[in-house]
Amino acid sequence: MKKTVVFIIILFLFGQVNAENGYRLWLRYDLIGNQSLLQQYRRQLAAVYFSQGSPTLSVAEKELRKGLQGLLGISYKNSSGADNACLVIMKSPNNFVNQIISPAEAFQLKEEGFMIRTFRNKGKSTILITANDDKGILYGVYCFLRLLQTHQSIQALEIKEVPSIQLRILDHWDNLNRFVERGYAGLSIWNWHELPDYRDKRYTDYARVNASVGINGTVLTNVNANANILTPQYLEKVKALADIFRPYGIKVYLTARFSAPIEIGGLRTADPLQEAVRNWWKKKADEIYGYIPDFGGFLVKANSEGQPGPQDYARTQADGANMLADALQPHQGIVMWRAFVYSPDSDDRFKQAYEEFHPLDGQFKKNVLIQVKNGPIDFQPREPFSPMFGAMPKTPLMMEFQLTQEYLGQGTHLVFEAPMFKECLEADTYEKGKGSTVAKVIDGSLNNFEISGMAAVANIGNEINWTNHPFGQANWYALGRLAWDHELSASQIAREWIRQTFSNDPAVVEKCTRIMMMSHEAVVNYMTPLGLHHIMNNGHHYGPAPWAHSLPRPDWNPVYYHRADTMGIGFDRTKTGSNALSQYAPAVQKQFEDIHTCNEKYLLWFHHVSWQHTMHSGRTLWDELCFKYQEGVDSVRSMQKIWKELKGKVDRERFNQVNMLLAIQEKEAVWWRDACLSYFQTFSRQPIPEPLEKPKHTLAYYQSLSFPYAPGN
Ligand code: GCV
Repeated sequence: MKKTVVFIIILFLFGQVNAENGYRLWLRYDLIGNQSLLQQYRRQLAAVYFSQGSPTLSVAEKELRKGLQGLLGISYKNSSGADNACLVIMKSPNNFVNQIISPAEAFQLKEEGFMIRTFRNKGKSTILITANDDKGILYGVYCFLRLLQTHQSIQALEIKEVPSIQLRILDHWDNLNRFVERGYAGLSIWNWHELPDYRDKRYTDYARVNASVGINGTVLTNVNANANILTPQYLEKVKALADIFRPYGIKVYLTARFSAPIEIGGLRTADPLQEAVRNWWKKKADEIYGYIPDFGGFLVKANSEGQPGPQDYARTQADGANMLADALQPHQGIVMWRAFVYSPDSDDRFKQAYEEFHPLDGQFKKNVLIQVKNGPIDFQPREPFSPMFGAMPKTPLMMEFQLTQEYLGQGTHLVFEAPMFKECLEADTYEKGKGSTVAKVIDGSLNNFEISGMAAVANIGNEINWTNHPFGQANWYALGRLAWDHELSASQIAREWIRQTFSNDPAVVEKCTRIMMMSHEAVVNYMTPLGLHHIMNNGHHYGPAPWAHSLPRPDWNPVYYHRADTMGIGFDRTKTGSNALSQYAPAVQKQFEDIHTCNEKYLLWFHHVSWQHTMHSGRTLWDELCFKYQEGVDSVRSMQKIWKELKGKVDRERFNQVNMLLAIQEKEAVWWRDACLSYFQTFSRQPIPEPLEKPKHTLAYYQSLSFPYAPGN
């Protein structure tokens, strides 16, 4: 009997060890299996000295303990002094630190930066982690743990890191009823009903993982805003979250509903030039700072998709932003004012942000950043960079990426977004001549701005693994890493993430990297190759519907974007069309304006191209389109094959999960290919070339599919 119980307990524990539900994300800290490395690390970290003194330093130490306990099985006691330790964590300036780094070096670390340096102390090799502030120490500790997690040598360290971007932010599109707009990983992690009294452990883990990649801000609420978040009842709840996040260096921001003075303030107007309205916001800001002294500020979507805004009172976007900026300024708060605007009046939605904001350049207060989506339309699988990035030299622009995969296969497709983010960051705006990359615009260096920011719409929900698709976690990770250092390459980020999230086994690292690095081009090809865009189903944006044309506004319908007819396909944005190209610098226009030299990745973004047009491959456009769709499907099949080779090398739970999700992705890639080609074929009137696969169903079948309950709408 006793033996059976022991056996069951062993089985249970064994099961636990092997269970990987993904909750720990990339902070897994499992005991290092490589014995010689483990012994080496243990020797090098035999005595630790962690200089204390603030809540941030104390969470940093807690994390270090947790990490060393898990990775090395070491439970260290703080050494009696820095002199006796092999790992010293201490802020600068300090007599001990001053012997190791010069004042000039310390100065270079600025705020939040850190240094990890190996030096000799009394004849023995010692590691110093130092920074000018507590947050720098926290980031240094996470960086050090990453070295151990990814099995790097810690013998001769010389690491100096300073974040490239100041505000590194997650935007949650979470509603107060816990429904997440475009969320595919369950409900909102903010349980507003139970807050402030119930403080879920998840909130702390959320803060830990964000801090581990340098994310230092979170906008808790949807940009389609609810004024109630600004009432005392909710501010109490926001305060509870802010208190949990603060030691991890994370500031809380809220979305401000422009009409809040009317809805919760009892005023008759929200006109930003009315004294009563301005005073209302000032008082509201004072009140918020009473709860949350380090409140970050507001994110605002105004006069876009039905949201209220200054234009309701014939005022400009600058009038609206500046009113809020004035209210926040005494508290050092900032306004992130979104440029995602479009009205049905323009001949091309592509042009509207520029048309509305370019004339306002230079009119915004110092604490306003304009938050611009990476592309001119809306988070498509591939977009050219938004022309706004080269057109606002007097205004700090911040990046808005989207992690949640609204247009990228939602919660079930494996798409590593870092290559897409890099494509945008590395694009040259030519604002000040060659080399004026988007990255330099948003990090403030091109135009010497003091504030800079990068945000991304979060893909997080209350699913056990946070993001539904285990690889969705990589996109969250990538946002943090790129906002910290936009020079990192996508594959570098992928490798780091895989090592921490799955395994350091070279086969796992190599194969997962291959999968991840091919995944973005794959989704582009099976959804929207050659510059097609916005041809997904209306409303929920799930699945293909290039035929859709029923929504009241033309620019909400796919037919508006692809413009297929018997002559050809694509949106003419050259001089003969909407001339949206003129919003770019001449050098950029030149890259795109000639149908023969335009990079074919973007071709149908800028040209209406004849079906017979000869592509660089020598095929006609129609044939090329067919081949590209097939290439997308083939890539997913390759991803499936590579993943299957990892059986037994990654834990069973996540192996099976990814396997099943890749099967869905393959099925849906085929669906995308077949639905789109069947439809476009009604215009091209040409056969799908051999030896490509042919659709199994009629166009009518694809058009008949309906998904009234697709998630995230
Ligand atoms: C929050 C797209 C999405 C909307 C989103 C909007 C925005 O249109 O479909 O759900 O609304 O972008 O970014 O404001």
